[in-house]
Amino acid sequence: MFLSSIWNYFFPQKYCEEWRKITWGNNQADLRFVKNYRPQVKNRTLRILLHGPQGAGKSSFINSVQSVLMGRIYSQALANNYATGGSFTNDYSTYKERKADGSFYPFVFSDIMGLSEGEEALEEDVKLVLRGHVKEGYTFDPDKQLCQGDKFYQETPNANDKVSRFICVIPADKIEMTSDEVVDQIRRIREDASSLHIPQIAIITKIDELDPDLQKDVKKVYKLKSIKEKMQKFSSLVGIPMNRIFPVKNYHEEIDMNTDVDSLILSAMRHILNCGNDCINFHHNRA
Ligand SMILES: Nc1nc2c(ncn2[C@@H]2O[C@H](COP(=O)(O)OP(=O)(O)OP(=O)(O)O)[C@@H](O)[C@H]2O)c(=O)[nH]1
Ligand SMILES: [Mg+2]
Repeated sequence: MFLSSIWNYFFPQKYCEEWRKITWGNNQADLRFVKNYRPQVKNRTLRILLHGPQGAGKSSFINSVQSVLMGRIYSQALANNYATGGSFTNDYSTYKERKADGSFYPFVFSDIMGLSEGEEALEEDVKLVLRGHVKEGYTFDPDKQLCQGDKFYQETPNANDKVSRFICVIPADKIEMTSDEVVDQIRRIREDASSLHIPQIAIITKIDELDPDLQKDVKKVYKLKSIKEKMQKFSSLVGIPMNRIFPVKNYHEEIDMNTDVDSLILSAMRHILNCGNDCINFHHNRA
């Protein structure tokens, strides 16, 4: 025991016991759950809002979920090579997904501009988005927040305009590099979502960038200590509990699907849809 502690101190182990179990490869049950999901309130469409730093993989996550549902690579939300700088998504856009029978799934994704330093106006705009006050097509202006009276200001939002799930997207390889200012923005927006009783989940993207082993086999994700440490770090930074944090690898450059990559995306989606009353109560208590 003593010798093994010393050994581990000098030669830290990369892997640990698998600490979260998910079904790999055989995704029929999760796929059926997502495809057959019905909100508790009739005719309600869940609005799932993705927010987070610029280039975190928000648009790519929307494309990834759509790809899994369609069974082929699909990219409706425009994603960008972050190396070009700035946020690629600047508009408030909503993505609906059509089912095979022509009807729509009862959830939509809202994609917004990525957070970055010195953009307080954007933080205020995100709070308006949560309340359903921002109309489709609005172009975010980091220097000026949307005001009442503007043609893109929704005076009387209905239940479907309001955000029902609040998803924080953060890249695994940049958690420590996220500036204090952006972390504070995320925390403040999250607290605002809590005050509105909106359930929250975090998605950790780009796990393949963190460890090359995951480029070959994503099934190792819950055995890699580095991933667990990143999740714990993010949990303590913004206050989202570990059981609400899901690592994924997005489809962003692939031309073929991979059933294990699908398993992670579906696991996250299942929890996003399921994150109902328990989540509301949790955040209500914390707010
Ligand atoms: N390796 C890897 N790259 C990813 C992943 N997800 C997204 N990317 C890449 O990250 C870059 C940014 O992705 P986007 O989806 O445009 O990110 P975003 O959060 O929508 O960015 P903004 O709209 O600019 O705020 C693109 O070059 C993607 O190809 C992932 O899981 N792994
Ligand atoms: Mg984007």
